[in-house]
Amino acid sequence: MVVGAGARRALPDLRDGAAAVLRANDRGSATVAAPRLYPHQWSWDAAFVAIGLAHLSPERACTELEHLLTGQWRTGMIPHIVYSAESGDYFPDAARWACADLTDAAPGVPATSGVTQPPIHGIAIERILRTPGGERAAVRDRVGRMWPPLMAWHRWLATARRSPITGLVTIVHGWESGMDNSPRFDEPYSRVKVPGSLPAYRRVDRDHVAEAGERPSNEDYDRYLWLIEELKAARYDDAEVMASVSFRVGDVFMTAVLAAASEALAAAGTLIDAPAADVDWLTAQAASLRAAVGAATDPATGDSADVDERTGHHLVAASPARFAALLCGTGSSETETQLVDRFLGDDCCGHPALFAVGPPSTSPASPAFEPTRYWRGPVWPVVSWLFWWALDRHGHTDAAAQLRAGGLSYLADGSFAEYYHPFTGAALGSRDQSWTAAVTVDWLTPT
Ligand code: 2M8
Repeated sequence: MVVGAGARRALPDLRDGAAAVLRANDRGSATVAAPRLYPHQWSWDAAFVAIGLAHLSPERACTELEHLLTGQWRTGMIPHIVYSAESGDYFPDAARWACADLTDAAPGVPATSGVTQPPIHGIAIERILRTPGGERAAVRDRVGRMWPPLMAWHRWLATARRSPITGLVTIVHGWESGMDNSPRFDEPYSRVKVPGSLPAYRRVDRDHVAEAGERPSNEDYDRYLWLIEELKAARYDDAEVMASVSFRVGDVFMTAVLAAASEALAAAGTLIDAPAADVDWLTAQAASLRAAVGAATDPATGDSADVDERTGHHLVAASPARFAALLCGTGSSETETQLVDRFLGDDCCGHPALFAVGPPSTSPASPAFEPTRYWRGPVWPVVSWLFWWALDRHGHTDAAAQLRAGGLSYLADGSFAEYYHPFTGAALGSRDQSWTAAVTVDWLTPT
């Protein structure tokens, strides 16, 4: 059932409500992604949470990222879930991944998943340092101590995950994209064949979301779980995974995020006097990642494409990933202005049926659009925030202001939902979602 957006809250109340959600979801040194549906720490959620926490306490924002890094693998990978010691009602649990049993690269404690997520942490680090209080020596020292693991993270992505052919960052599971069941991945997932030997499982997520239609389908879940079995068979060895897993996609959104985060981390490095060679390496990476995004972008339409690395097919879906070039910048102000216009136009943020301006996870103009199903239609405030951040950074301040105002219209019901119905603005998925609260705090803190 879809209900309309609830009562609207005044902005100061909304900021207080968002800060209260972050406090309530705080388990000491890590913030659970959501109190019931996601009772552990997620990687890109933690970075967004740190961006919000930076306004409340830059020190606590550091703690969030330091905790995430306790789960970092010896290879440099930051896993997508760092499990809390309390069991938490979530599936797949750590036992299903069995990472530490299968590879020495994974820490024994804390237990983690065996895949990664979009690398926005560099953006969080720069924002912590530039938020009032971030200039304190104690904060800079703590960022300085995180510097080597953050470099290891970026180097792992560059060596283990960048395709030698396209230069794009390769993902080996839809969960790595953060946009799990997006139509972006329909074609590559259609080639993931689930055998009868898939070990049994129960979907706990359905216990926490009122409507099954707001979550991925059972067919999706079978594929997600089967890919875990393939990763386990490869003992999570990076080279073996690349050679054997039946889902390998050059992710243009993740590539653009990594370009932007590399540039942000380089800027942060200059603020804390990080080694010049690291800052230079990050700057060069950002340029080469931006070039890879450029090469994956159709000059006529401005659409950026993912690449199915098993077939070489270019995949353009009506998702915000099409506008990946806006995240990292195109290098041409004319091209960029045209792309911003398209992004804000009828086929995306400005579709006439939308409740407010914001990039729907799938365009209503697409046959794949489902208004309530997870990454197949709803508006996700964190995605609005990311494009807002990039547009503002690249000088598209009017467009950025429209995204922020639109984002706040969805958020005004004070539910801090995981995602929102694009036409009615009704809250969907989890409530009191930490990253939603975090971007609310960020948008509502005067600069
Ligand atoms: C969602 O993903 C998890 C699996 O990682 C799930 O559905 O169980 C995604 O929206 C992902 O992007 C997000 O990080 C995570 C926690 O908010 O939930």
